[in-house]
Amino acid sequence: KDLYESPDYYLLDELLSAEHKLIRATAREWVKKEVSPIIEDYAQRAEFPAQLIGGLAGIGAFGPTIPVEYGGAGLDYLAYGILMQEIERGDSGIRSAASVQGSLVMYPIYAYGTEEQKKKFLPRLASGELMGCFGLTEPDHGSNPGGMVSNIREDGDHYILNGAKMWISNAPFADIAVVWAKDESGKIRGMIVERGMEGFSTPETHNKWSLRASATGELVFDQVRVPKANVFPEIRGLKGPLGCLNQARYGIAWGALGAAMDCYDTALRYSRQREQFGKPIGGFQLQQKKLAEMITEITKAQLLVWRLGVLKSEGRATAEQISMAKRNSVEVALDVARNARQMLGGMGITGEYPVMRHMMNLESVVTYEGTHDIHLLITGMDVTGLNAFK
Ligand code: TGC
Ligand code: FAD
Repeated sequence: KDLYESPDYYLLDELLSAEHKLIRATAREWVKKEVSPIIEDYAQRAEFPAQLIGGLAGIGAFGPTIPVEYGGAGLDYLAYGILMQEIERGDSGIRSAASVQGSLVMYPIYAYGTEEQKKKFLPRLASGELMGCFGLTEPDHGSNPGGMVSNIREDGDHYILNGAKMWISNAPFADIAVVWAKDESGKIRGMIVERGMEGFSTPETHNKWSLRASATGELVFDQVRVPKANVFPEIRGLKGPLGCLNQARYGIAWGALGAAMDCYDTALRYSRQREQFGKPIGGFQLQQKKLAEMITEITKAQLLVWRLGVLKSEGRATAEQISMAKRNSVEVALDVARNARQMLGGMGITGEYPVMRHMMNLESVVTYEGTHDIHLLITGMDVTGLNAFK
């Protein structure tokens, strides 16, 4: 892995600032030293490597765009994307932990929280002292979160929360959960639920073949008394949680390309070294077709996310543009991973190489944060003006 260089066929480095390149170099070095050597073992054992939390905070992965006064790194969206790309080159599960912490826990507290909530939670989340999770999906409401049945009812200076969330990344070890539930008038509200509140539990989800190095769990709320001071005061409706998803989906659009680049890099090296029929397999046209298509698709996707990053830093990126990029990057990454796995022959199914792990991880990435189908329908709705969901 020492020789890894991210593919840059169209000289995209020229579009990055010196600061972006420094952030990338630091993150890449950290991933190479701390993630790559241990990740296969943790994935095989289906365990989240909690010792990486401090390092993730150290490279600025928790809330990179959150202002410095709240403990964030105050970076632009290109920097955020580059960080997610480098982390996911290591493993999608580690990137997930960072996405959830930064985009789905810190962002809503920053965007919707009171000054007290921001001061109380953001600096400790940025440093990794506290870890968070985000509860939107329910057992019967995944793609259609607006149908959620988790609910709150007012009780003096508290709300009583009942319900359950499913498939929640970071849940088993999270100190706090940003949770979305309906109030008595049926409006979706957001709140911070803290570990230790009576009636709140986080059972772990086992037997995953994907994102094995990420901890996934349920959130169960049985008459949990949430102080009103923990509820976001103003935000109402689905636009609250969906606004957070815009942030996370943007990071995934970059992150999935990191996984794609690692698979491409691995397959390219292997194709030069592995000989069959008296020559390197990279010399056969069928293998060159796979590699040529991989680098073509990666390059097109890199251009897309770079432009999206510029628009997002300028505050001009639309949710629909983010959907297109998330969907495209994950599709590219899955195709690259599947082809790279075949190029490695039997070795491709082992943990000697990262490709099968990336491939299996990407089956979650193509499903969470809006499935492949949902993002296509968002684009369809945007270009036709006709809503296929209703
Ligand atoms: P719809 O009627 O279209 O919209 C309701 C309200 O929301 C607004 N809105 C948005 N606001 C901000 N950002 C967006 N992307 C938005 N999309 C819609 C909309 O303007 C409206 O506002 P208002 O003021 O009129 O009330 O809603 P719908 O019920 O028809 O649903 C639309 C749909 C299907 C696109 C949406 O529900 C959706 O995106 N579904 C997918 C669900 C999803 O992505 N879940 C992800 C869960 S979290 C997760 O997976 C974390 S993985 C973590 C990791 O490990 O990385
Ligand atoms: P469903 O919504 O039941 O979809 C099943 C199939 O039907 C899919 O192929 C879908 O595309 C299709 N479908 C649905 N609606 C339509 C339609 N209108 N038209 C056409 N096809 C349709 N959620 C959180 O809230 N927080 C988290 O931290 C989190 N982490 C996750 C981690 C992992 C590892 C996984 C796997 C999921 C995670 N999720 C999380 C949940 C994730 O967001 C949901 O799995 C996802 O939104 C899809 O919901 P579902 O699984 O219920 O599938």
